[in-house]
Amino acid sequence: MAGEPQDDCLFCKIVAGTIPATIVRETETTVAFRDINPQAPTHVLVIPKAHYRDAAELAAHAPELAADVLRESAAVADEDKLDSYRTVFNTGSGAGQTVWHAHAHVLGGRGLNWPPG
Ligand code: D5M
Repeated sequence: MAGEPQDDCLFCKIVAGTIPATIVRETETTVAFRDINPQAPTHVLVIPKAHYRDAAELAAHAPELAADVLRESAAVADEDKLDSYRTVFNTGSGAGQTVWHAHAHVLGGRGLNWPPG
């Protein structure tokens, strides 16, 4: 069910501490950790602790939590002293989503092209 931890979810396991991650920030509702396959000098994932399969489900069921994720994304950029950065939510496999627990990618520390691939 939306919002409930899922036994087979990698990011729920990071929230539970049963899989290690390089955590850079944590709040009551969110965790931010370094991406295992960084695409930029700063590449941090910000996730809600509660399980929602993607950003659309998160926004529909828990808009205040979605706002927490955005606020923490800005805080990550601030901590890494990024004056420019990109916040990305891949939603659906066609857009490149591979982990089915909503997450924001925070990318920065190099020039970023537009449009993305
Ligand atoms: O992004 C999923 C991202 O999750 C992708 O950039 C790799 C990252 N990932 C996968 N496993 C881990 C672990 N264990 N730690 C940190 N980062 C991880 P998507 O938008 O779904 O393609």
